[in-house]
Amino acid sequence: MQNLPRFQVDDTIAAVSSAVGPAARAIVRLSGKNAWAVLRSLLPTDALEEPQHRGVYDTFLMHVASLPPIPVMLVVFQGPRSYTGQDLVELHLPGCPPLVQAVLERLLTHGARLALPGEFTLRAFLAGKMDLTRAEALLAVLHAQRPDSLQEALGQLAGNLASPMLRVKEQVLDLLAELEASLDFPEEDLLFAVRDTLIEKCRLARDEIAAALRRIEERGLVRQTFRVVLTGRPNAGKSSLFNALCGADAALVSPVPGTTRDYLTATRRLDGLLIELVDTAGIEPVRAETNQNPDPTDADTITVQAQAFRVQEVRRAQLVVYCLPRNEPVTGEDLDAIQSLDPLRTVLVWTKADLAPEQPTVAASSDMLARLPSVVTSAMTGQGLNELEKYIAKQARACLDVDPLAVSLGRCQHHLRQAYSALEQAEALLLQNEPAELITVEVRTALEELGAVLGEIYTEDLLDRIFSRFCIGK
Ligand SMILES: Nc1nc2c(ncn2[C@@H]2O[C@H](COP(=O)(O)OP(=O)(O)OP(=O)(O)O)[C@@H](O)[C@H]2O)c(=O)[nH]1
Ligand SMILES: [Mg+2]
Repeated sequence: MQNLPRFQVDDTIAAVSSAVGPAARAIVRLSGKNAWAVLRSLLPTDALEEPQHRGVYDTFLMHVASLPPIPVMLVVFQGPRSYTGQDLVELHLPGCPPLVQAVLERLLTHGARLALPGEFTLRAFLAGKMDLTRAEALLAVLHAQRPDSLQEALGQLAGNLASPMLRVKEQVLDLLAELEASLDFPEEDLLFAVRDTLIEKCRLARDEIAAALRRIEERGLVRQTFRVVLTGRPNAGKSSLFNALCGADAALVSPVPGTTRDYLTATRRLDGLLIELVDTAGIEPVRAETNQNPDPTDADTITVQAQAFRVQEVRRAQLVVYCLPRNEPVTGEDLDAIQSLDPLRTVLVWTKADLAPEQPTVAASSDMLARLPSVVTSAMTGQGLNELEKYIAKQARACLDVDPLAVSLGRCQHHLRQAYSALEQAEALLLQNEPAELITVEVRTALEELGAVLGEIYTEDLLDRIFSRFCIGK
């Protein structure tokens, strides 16, 4: 565990904890057993003695890049009653970037080293200040882009995953204690006497785990799916591409434009990620008056609905695949439609490449097209499909990676499933009157898996992966 610098908890670490750039105040953090000694290198010789208590102290910083004394507020937390569990000092100073840099450099030349991303929180975790689900939730809080993501992350930070799992762990520990007692006194067949209670305990623990898994699935899986929506003119080859990508003849394909009327979805795995593919109706103009007098059997009404579905799906997409038949000129409608898309979430896919060895005729304003990523494909020959899948997987990874809560839930889900099946196995062995030794093995596995959820059991690699995604200074 002592190989990576991240795990050298005896080092005193320093970092700027506030955002980059000019601001009213900036915060520099310092944590470690020499925090106070390092800080003294910046203070006037007659400055306050080492604080005996946590508290807020006003003083001046001296020796900073030959500047006059700078007023600073020190917020002191003595270990172990601090975020990191170690002596921790926060320097609140004027948010002037060169000044902040000079202060940091001074600390670094006087015994501190620059903190790695997430290192303060890693120390909090290693000091037992928070379990792993809460550390991950903290990361998710910092990265939350929307109120609902923030709310979910705050829920996990408040322990809505850790608390029930701690409870289950207690139950399973109880179970293990009873099994071990029966191992200690084999002649008394204690196991026989408590078998029914143990079965009941297994079942209760499994129920709690199943409930947690259901909550994870409800919240997490939607987020872990990356939605890719195919759009383009009628007959552009969207449904053919959809079928080719999902490896089945799921969508109707025909030479008649306007074949697809509502929308179809299919889920597949790419590179271990769940991708939801959506095929939509071709872009068609909608007559305004149809809206006013809807008749469900009327073709225009169906078009209105099909277009409404399409608009809604394109809006919900995390990636839009705009299909352009390579054997036909790009039209003004294509350009208008492409113009209205978010260029960061759009890929152009030239379809029917087998029909058109020549470059497509591109309208005058093709600069816009040239700036977008593109792939040349043929659903008929399979050309370009691999490349397109790779592109989709890359985009999905980038998009899903920024949702740290989904990553955390995915990790917990794995361990909870393992714990669930170990308990299921233990229950089956109890029912079959198998000896306590065998049952104990399963119960221990369940305990280990629950421990892994909470981070009681971890590997250096796992922690490195989680904490390196924090920012420096957190
Ligand atoms: N040669 C060739 N024909 C293709 C290819 N992809 C699609 N087509 C043909 O193009 C026509 C339209 O294909 P669809 O996949 O139904 O097109 P669409 O975009 O879904 O059409 P709508 O649902 O009507 O908007 C069909 O006749 C397909 O067989 C391809 O890669 N090569
Ligand atoms: Mg179609």
